Amino acid sequence: MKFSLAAVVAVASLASAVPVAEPVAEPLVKREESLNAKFVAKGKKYFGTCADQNRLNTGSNAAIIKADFGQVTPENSMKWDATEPSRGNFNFGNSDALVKFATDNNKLIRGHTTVWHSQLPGWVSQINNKDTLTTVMKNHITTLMTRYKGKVYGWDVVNEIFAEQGGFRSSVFYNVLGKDFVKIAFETARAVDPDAKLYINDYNLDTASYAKTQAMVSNVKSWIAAGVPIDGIGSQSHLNSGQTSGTAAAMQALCSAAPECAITELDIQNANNNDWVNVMKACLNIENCVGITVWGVRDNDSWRPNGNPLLFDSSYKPKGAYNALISALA
Ligand code: 9MR
Repeated sequence: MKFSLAAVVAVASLASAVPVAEPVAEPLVKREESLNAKFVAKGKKYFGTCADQNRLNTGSNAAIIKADFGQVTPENSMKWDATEPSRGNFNFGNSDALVKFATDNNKLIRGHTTVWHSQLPGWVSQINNKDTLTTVMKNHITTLMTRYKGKVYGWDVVNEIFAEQGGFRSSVFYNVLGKDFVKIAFETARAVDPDAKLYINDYNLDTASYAKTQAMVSNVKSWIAAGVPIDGIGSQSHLNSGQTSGTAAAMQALCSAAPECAITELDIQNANNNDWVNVMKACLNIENCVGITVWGVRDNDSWRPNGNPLLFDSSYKPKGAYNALISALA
């Protein structure tokens, strides 16, 4: 048999492009009872994390999520740029993989996110016609939510729609449709999957008196009073050490405005153990706070490269903060 040099080089470079799995840390730390199990024993629905295929296929992430967490949020795979990169052409490869992992392993899923100004393909942000944008938005919500109907605990139907000063953020959705886009999005979502909890999710809701927190509370109250089917408020909680003393009061305010609430993307830069305990207790002590999701497993995989903001270190070892949460749940 003869091979041309080009063919040999092509095969060799293909082989080197195949990702080599990182070694799994063995033995995994055996934790008698997981963070999720202990949190659930206190009446909550889940203690979760975000993930996607890239993480699940790397190191000890899958093993840790199976052992310690009860819920997953797709970090990126359900976003608009990933799922509908061009109009009407849907791509569910990565989101299907995450959903399969979750259902195979009995984890709840938070769907994230149907309507968001970021990670939004250019073809959507260029739309300037009301009817077109309404049709496109409804079709996106319907197609995405139909695919995972019955498998998702709750959806971030709209994400990050408020401005820091308390008004609405400028986005194609707000600029073209006005604040009606919120009502349209929630009504569409409810019609698709009536059993899923429908959430409005945002960040910098960490202080009760902050304008954006107050805008969330007052708008959600009036939407709900007007019949918009909102079930929950998500507070992302991307925090810094020291900020966590405000979390309890902020969550009290948010959770009083909707049937349920959750901490949806928690990470704390430069945290001490007490910061983590503060945030967990804020949810524990509020009856309708259903769960906490941390935004990643280990520090070096966080979207925030500095300040070691997660619960596991680079060797996938649970940090002092993890143990402090376990002790606080004893
Ligand atoms: O963690 C996500 C990161 O991998 C992406 O590059 C980034 C792009 O916008 O989005 C991150 O997740 C965001 C989440 O979807 C919404 N709230 C803020 C999160 C951190 O940026």
